[in-house]
Amino acid sequence: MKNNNLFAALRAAFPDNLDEIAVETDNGLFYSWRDLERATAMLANLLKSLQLPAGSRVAVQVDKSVEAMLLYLATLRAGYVFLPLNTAYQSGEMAYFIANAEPAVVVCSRKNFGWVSKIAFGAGIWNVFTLDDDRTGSLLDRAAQCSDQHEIVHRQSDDLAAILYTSGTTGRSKGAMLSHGNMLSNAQVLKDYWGWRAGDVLIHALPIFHVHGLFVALHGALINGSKMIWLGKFDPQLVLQKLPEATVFMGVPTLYVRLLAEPGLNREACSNMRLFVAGSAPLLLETFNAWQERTGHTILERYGMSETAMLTSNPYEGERRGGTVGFALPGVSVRIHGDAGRALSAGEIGGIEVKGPNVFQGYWRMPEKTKEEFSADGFFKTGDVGKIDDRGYISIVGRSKDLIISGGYNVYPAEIEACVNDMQGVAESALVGVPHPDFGEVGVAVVVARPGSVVNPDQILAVLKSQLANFKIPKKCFVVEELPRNTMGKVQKNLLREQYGALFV
Ligand code: MCA
Ligand code: AMP
Repeated sequence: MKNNNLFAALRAAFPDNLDEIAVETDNGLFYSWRDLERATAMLANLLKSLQLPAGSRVAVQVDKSVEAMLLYLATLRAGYVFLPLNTAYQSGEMAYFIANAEPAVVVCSRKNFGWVSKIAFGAGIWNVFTLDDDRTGSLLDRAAQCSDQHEIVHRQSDDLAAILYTSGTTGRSKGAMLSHGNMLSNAQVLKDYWGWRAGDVLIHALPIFHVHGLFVALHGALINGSKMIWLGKFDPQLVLQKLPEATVFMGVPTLYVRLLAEPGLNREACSNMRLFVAGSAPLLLETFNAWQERTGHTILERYGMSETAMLTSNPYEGERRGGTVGFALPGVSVRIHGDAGRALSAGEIGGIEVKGPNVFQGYWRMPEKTKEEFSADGFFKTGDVGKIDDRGYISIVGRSKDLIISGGYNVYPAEIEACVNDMQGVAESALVGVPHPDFGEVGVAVVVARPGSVVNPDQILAVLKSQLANFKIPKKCFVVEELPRNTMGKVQKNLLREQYGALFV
């Protein structure tokens, strides 16, 4: 029987010569393909030795490192389910994910072991390991004692490979369940669609706890047997320095904006490059055009979601149109739907819906929520609003979900509003996204005090900082007499967006 484990497909793409360099890091380390093979085997054997129940989740909140990436691959290899968590998450957020996902293994950085292990032990999870970005930690100590021979565990296409938490409009995060088949189909399609070829080298500069860095970039390089230049953190000068050795770069729009601020970014610096890919947030036409002018390269913008991996892309060959996210990928159906469930024709604006082998298996332990998000004929409702032009190019023109995308990270206003509303003296609040030159969009909180109470905007921000991941903290907070409401009593966020729209631009 064929093994449909995603890792088996990635492993099969390793070059014949396992002594070639697979990963080069920004601190001078080199990992061969043999190193990847051996290390994933040892880590997979460690997981196996824990005798975890089938389908166990491995929750990981660690700084970016090659070993963290190897732990992801080892989890696939051992047949378990990877649960990556943003390093910015604080204890309240982590407690929710751990209680909701009930992982069998938790891996954290040493500096967080005290509070993370407390949450884990409290939930009855005893397998808590540490892993730091300097190749130390109890995980590696234990794996070092394991054999470097391991047979890849058999998985079916629809077996779970990863759970990615994505916030909800209600403020409660939902775990999007992705299968081996979801991710393999997407990786294979993108390999062809983006023309991956022998000799390609990827600069990997994104975090590895979301779809962009963990799946699109990593799977892209691995399934082509391509070398990666691995940066622990995005640094525009370091990227510039590495461009002459690379051919492919992927980033959220903020990365492109920051690179454009570097005087050294020019045609010569990019002369070895083949492809620049952008996504996760809208790429402004201004950035698209400036990039073309400065480098001679046309950024290829694509569109994805945690629930669907990549669903559309501008073409590799053919015109890449700024302001659009291109065409539905091969094998993926995308349609625009009107309010009455009517399929819309070219140019009409409506909800973007998608169906295909890339679409997830549902929200973890939320069957009702999952059902709500699918149409009767099996299309997933993305919550994005868009149109398809007469040439088939898809544009995203808005969102029906109340969501702010800041520097490529999603911020759900409902979650922040709930925290603010819980604070003493607060009657109500609204969080709106406003344009920002670096992050694209940032949150601004507008707060109303209870009668007779005085609330301090700086204090509200300070309390939020102690509770939530840093990228969710509003960049400004205003205390007002009342929030604008329509005749139905609903807060008119559009008016607030207008009012505060020029704060940063
Ligand atoms: C950092 N800060 C931010 C953000 N990042 N504020 C708003 N939005 C952000 N994204 C703030 C911190 O709170 C902190 O504020 C200050 O900036 C410095 O923090 P630091 O971590 O040093 O920032 P940085 O290293 O400059 O990070 C900026 C970044 C990072 C490199 C743009 O945000 C990033 O890597 N973004 C990419 C996210 C990504 O990979 N998204 C893909 C999701 P203070 O000092 O006040 O505390 S996958 C996805 O969306 C789908 C599926 C898809 O299609 O790909
Ligand atoms: P996430 O929940 O992190 O998976 O984020 C998915 C959301 O990011 C999508 O629903 C879109 O709103 C947004 N997104 C991803 N790629 C693009 C893009 N190229 N342009 C505009 N929005 C995007």
